[in-house]
Amino acid sequence: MLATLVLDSLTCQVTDDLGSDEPIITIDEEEVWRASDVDEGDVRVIDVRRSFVDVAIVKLFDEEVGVNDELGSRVVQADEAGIGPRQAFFTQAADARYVLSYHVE
Ligand SMILES: [Ca+2]
Ligand SMILES: [Ca+2]
Repeated sequence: MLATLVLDSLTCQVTDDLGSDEPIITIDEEEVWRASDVDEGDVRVIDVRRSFVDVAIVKLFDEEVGVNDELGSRVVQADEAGIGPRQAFFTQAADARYVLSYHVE
């Protein structure tokens, strides 16, 4: 089933780093968005659209020198289409807490 994943916004509840984070979002291993100077309480508009078949894997990273920190992932299903706003909570890392708002068309 073909669907479109729309990433709406990313909310930082708790940063991964002691200071600001540099979040990166990938869909199926392809980088689709990044930001810098993200602090706790920030909400960043994303507005990225990608079509996919059946399943898309969204991952959130924090950029580091060398290997980026992986903050979590979400398996998005095509059958989420049409059910309205969705939220994915990224809490895989010890400290970081992010909420991704998205929907599927
Ligand atoms: Ca980090
Ligand atoms: Ca960082």
